[in-house]
Amino acid sequence: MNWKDYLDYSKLPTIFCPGCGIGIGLRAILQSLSDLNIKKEDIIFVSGIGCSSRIPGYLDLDSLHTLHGRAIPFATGVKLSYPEKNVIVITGDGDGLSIGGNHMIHAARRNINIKTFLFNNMTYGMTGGQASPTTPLNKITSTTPYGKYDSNFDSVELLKGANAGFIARGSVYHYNMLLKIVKQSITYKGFSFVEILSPCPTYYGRLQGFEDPAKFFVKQKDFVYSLDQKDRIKEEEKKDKLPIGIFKNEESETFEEIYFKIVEGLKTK
Ligand SMILES: Cc1ncc(C[n+]2csc(CCOP(=O)(O)OP(=O)(O)O)c2C)c(N)n1
Repeated sequence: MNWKDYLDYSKLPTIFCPGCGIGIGLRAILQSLSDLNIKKEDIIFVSGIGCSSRIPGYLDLDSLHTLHGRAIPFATGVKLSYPEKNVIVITGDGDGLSIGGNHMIHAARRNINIKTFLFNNMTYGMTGGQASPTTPLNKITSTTPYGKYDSNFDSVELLKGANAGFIARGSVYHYNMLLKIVKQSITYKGFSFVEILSPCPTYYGRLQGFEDPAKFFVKQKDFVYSLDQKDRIKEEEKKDKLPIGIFKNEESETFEEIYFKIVEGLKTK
């Protein structure tokens, strides 16, 4: 199946601004599903609210566009109702780490077999560029005109603490690497978390002084370093940069495997 066959052409064009990275991340997800030969009827997308969360609306397959921050609870219900399906959550840094942060850590801890793709553009794109939990310190946003004064957190470190089995970060600027990461996360059995660094030129880039979306996009190249090179890069060069790659890939019994075993056991009593 071609990746384009997952798209609902009647819904195009998308709402994404010129220079937005969400389309590239979407392409990596659809290309992975296509390369893995996963049929449309075996996939269910679930999202919250935000620019990134609009993704399922452009797809010709079963999907739920739910409430802001609540994609994971809906996806948990979907997975327990249809355990054989590939349940894919699309979320943003606001949706998945702010209002939905609590759901994220508990889904990771439970190891429910959901694939989570978090588009991190470091801002609330849809609502006009408010500061999010991943907006770095001192950055100008629409809610922090004098610079962001409360610190950000690293989602990868958060997910490690929540004991997620598959944790990765990619960037839309590094497409081939992103594709590999996304594909591996889809074949992983259990809760997988992939952060996709993606620029928001309209509501974040402009406030950082980038008038040209292409220049802001290229900036992403300097903002990251590959995890494979971490020992070869000096500590001061890593400062203010984020590593990209696969941080953890360890399978264990999933929530639904344990749950259905208990249900089966009770039937024989
Ligand atoms: C309960 C609730 N609170 C707030 C909002 C307003 N709202 C819609 S999208 C959004 C932020 C989206 O940011 P993010 O998840 O980072 O997605 P992006 O648009 O940047 O892709 C907010 C605050 C809402 N829809 N519902």
